[in-house]
Amino acid sequence: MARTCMARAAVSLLLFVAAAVPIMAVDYTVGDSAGWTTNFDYTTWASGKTFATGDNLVFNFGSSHTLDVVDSSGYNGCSASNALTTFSTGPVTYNLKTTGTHYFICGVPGHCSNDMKLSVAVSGSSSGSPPSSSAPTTPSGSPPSTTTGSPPPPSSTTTTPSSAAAISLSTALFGAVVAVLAALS
Ligand SMILES: [Cu+2]
Repeated sequence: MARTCMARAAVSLLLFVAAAVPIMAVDYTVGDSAGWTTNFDYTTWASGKTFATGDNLVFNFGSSHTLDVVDSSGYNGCSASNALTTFSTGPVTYNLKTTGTHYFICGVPGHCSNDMKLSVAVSGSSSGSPPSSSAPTTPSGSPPSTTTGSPPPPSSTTTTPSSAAAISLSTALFGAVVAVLAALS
């Protein structure tokens, strides 16, 4: 009886972990090759994309710009005076941790009013990721599963967030399975 309860708890844990870990986090390079700069239409850039919690926005910019995380009034009024967070130099990888609309502007005077502003609507990470055909590939550190030309390197010294998440997921699932087996034996 107690063992059955333990097994159920372990299975619940396993399901919880599997559901909680984002399966496919995506890195979006803001502005693509243009980066984070003035006179770029970030509204159009974001319009064709679906953002989910766990995804990252990668802002590429130099010291002539800033990245200010603001609220809707800061976004609409181009004011960074109440910025939640300010990054004074790039690149910045910003993790979209919460659902809702996230607002970003450049705090350098005149830049936000020259289109250097971005808002993205973030939805919860669904278990069934949309089969997006426009998902960008990660620039480096991606697993060599799809490349066939070059031999896969031995275990890399750098660990990408996605592979780190996969490792932690694997560890958690392994632990849960061990718990189930221990409970059933
Ligand atoms: Cu700027």
